Amino acid sequence: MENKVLYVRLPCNPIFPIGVVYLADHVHKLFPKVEQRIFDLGAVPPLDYRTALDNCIDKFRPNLLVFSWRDIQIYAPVGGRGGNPLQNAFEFYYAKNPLIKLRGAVGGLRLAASYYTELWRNIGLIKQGLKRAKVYRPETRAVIGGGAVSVFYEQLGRSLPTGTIVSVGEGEVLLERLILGEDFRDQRCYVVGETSPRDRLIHEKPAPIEKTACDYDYINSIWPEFVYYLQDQDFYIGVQTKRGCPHNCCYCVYTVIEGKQVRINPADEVVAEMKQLYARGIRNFWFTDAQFIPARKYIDDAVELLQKILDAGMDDIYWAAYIRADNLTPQLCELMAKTGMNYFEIGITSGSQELVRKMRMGYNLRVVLENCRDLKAAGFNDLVSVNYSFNVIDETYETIRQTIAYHRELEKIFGAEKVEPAIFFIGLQPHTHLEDYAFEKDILKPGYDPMSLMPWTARKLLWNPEPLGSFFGEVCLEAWQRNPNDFGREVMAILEEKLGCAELNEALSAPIVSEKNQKHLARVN
Ligand code: B12
Ligand code: SF4
Repeated sequence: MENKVLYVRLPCNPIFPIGVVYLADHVHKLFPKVEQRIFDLGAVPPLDYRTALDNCIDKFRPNLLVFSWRDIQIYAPVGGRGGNPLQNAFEFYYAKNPLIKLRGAVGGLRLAASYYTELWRNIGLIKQGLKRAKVYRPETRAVIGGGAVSVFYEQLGRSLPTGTIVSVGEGEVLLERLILGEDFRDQRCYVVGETSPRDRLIHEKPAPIEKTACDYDYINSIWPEFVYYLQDQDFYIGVQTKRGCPHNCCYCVYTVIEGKQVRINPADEVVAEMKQLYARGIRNFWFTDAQFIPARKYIDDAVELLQKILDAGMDDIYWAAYIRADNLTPQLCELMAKTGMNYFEIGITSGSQELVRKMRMGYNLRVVLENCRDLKAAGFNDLVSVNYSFNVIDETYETIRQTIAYHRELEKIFGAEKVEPAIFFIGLQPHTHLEDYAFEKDILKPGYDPMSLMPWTARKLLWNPEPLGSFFGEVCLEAWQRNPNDFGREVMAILEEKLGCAELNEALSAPIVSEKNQKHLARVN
């Protein structure tokens, strides 16, 4: 019997399911005769998940079920699916007022309940789908992948049905092998109940495939609900322009999952893909790369792409991305402004050069400021989100003062109302340098469960160690009390009231520390 592939995007906030779209496109280009269907639970009301999945399987009768799971970790500083996770956790851990502590505990319980419910619900959907599909095609296999699976592949396997293939990173080649019925065990995956994940599986290099423009006529033909994403004018549709990131930031696992080798998608192909979306009325694009300009040597590629977007006549679009603002030139800044970049996120994490170096982030903060000035001069006048994560390693009152000085300088450049400090606390992820550091410092023990939301584990995974942990806890609680709608700015204001602001020059200079005295993070890759 013919292969029939059903892609099930597991429930998720309404973010465009670019992962399954690209996989289906890739498979179609290689095997045009294979029948495929995309089923997006992100566009189905929660009460209908189970029935809708059954109905879809009854109609389509697949023999390969491709489950895509995007996100699991929820420590965002903003209202999440079960409330404001960071606020609940902090109220529970740090509030002195017993009533607020109790509120935190109740909120935390609600949150933990919603977290575990989602986890078990998704696992239940995978089991249900597989069972249903086997009624029609007993040989049906399930394979799961996506952002969340790549991070938690070791833990997720424990709860899945025997025979499920658990995949890390890009899934294109794995699906090719499955469709051809070929051996796939050299791919970054393992089979539940049959093989265990290889040691350092996550560090294996992804396959160097060259991406071509996604064929959206085809995608529309296998995914009637596609139009759902075209209706909302404010929606940002994902387009990937490259894969991989050469950096080594201590808390990031994506440099490992996507690999350090940057693979650029040809600009003509990216533009051809955007043109199809443009023709369907899309004007907002999110370049979903881990970093849009990962290093200086990719500046030319970014210039080429943006110039080609203009040449194609798409001069009324808006776009957003994660931008390493140390890799800009005046020419690139001009093109960014001209092509409609109206939002970007810089993940500098700290405004202290000393800490940025200790976290292995490879940023030169002075260069970031110079480039931001160029961007402003080029006419960029929109929103910048600056991601700060306090207290990652070796934070002191002095480095906090430096971060404030840095942030105030960014405000001088863009205008205070345009620079949004996004205060994240790192959610510790497995296979990162930070995890290794936590082992070294005895904060975590090998064998801990990185997916646990039990208060004693979650307190360590939501990275905010003492001695400064309680201080930050109290500052954040005060900020939520004073102005919950402008949390980030309020945190900065309170920190400045309490500690003052350093000279900018102190923030920008990192004292040279001898190799011997430098407290560095152990290498894990
Ligand atoms: C861009 C991005 C965003 C953008 C998205 C913009 C947009 N309109 O698309 C923004 C900034 C909005 C965002 C927000 C968040 N994000 Co985000 N985001 C990313 C990022 C950088 C890229 C995702 C992407 O689209 N990649 C491109 C597509 C093509 O790749 P893909 O979907 O991963 O699919 C490929 C593979 O995964 C695989 N694959 C996918 N499905 C399947 C299935 C099978 C069976 C197989 C074999 C393979 C496979 O093949 C695909 C093609 O190669 C990733 C990190 C990363 N570098 O991937 C984080 C990431 C997905 N985000 C993450 C999170 C947590 C979030 C937030 C929840 C953060 C927060 N706390 O607020 C929010 C909320 C998202 C929501 N659902 O509401 C996590 C999810 C995992 C986790 N830790 O739980 C990631 C992985 C980052 C990380 N290291 O933790 N995000
Ligand atoms: S620059 Fe971004 S994607 Fe690259 S390693 Fe650092 S945090 Fe990860």
